[in-house]
Amino acid sequence: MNVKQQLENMIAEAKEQVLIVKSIHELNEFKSKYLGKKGSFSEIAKMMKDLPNDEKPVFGKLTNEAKQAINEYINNQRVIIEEAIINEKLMKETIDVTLPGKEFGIGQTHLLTQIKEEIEDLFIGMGYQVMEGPEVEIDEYNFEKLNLPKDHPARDMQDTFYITDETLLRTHTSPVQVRTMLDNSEKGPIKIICPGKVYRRDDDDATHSHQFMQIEGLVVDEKTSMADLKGTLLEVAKKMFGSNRDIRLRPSYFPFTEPSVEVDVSCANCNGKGCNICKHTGWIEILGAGMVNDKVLEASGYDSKKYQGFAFGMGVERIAMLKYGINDIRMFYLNDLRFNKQFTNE
Ligand code: FA5
Repeated sequence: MNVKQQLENMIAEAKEQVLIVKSIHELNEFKSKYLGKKGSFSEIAKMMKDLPNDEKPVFGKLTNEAKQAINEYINNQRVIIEEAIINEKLMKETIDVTLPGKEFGIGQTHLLTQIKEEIEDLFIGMGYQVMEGPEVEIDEYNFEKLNLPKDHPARDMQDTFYITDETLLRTHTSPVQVRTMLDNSEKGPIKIICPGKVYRRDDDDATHSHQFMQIEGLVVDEKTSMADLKGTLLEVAKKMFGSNRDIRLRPSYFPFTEPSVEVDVSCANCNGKGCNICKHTGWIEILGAGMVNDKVLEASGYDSKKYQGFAFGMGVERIAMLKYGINDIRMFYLNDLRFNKQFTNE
């Protein structure tokens, strides 16, 4: 068989065989079988040296044409294989749009956050700024600068989680008052509320939690009075418990305010007539408040002859409990969806 015929046979064989190849890996092997270093063409090339010189160019031309032809078959088959791979992948990835989707539960704001935001909105509307402070606080800001020195008996009113002698988990949001007054370099007017978590070593029961939420309010200005305090708190009571509500102030004691008051709201359940909820008094206690003690103003660099202030602090859980008739404070912290879902804010 002459070389030309040999090459023609090889081309015909390759043309037929390449169609059987079904993967890229096999195709690469196929390629090296013909065109690789030890492939069929290397055998044919060896024949070149025995040919007479005048036949060599013709031989070379034929060989190159054969290589080109085989290469083309391989490339065509490569395209066919790659297309088949993509088609198979697409088939597998087909989405059945008629299948039912996965159900994702829709979350909602926790009741305590809702109440907090409602109160924040009310105060922002009255020109207050919302301030925050750290939950790990220093003794100086939580107690001392609020007129509660280390040996003060009123410290017992707030049983404390101490971290070191000087650091503690804040027992109320009042240290944010101190921080704001200290930070106010001009010692000018202040109008803030401070919402946040607080901690006390109280035994957990239906009305006490070792962690709860407070919202503190502080106004410092040249002319502030108990009348301003009362007007402000009446707005809070109406917003939280309905526009028919009234409030009353009773004398009380806090070291950081003088005079100090407890604030009661008229019972929404019986409209002040007396029922089980208000223990037949017609009133329910909602917060503590008072005029900022001169010593507290002075401890944070304010001139108490020029400035007065009022402050108040409320427990958010207790307000939520009254508003929605919840009889156990622990419900707020159990993450029981049957409870949480009852209070949608939509
Ligand atoms: C204070 O914490 C004062 N800092 C409030 C204040 C601020 C008074 C500014 C005057 C001026 P008291 O200890 O009463 O006060 O707590 C305030 C509110 O926190 C209470 O009325 C109550 O609603 C809530 N509270 C207190 N202890 C607990 C507790 N263990 N669990 C849930 N709520 C509590």
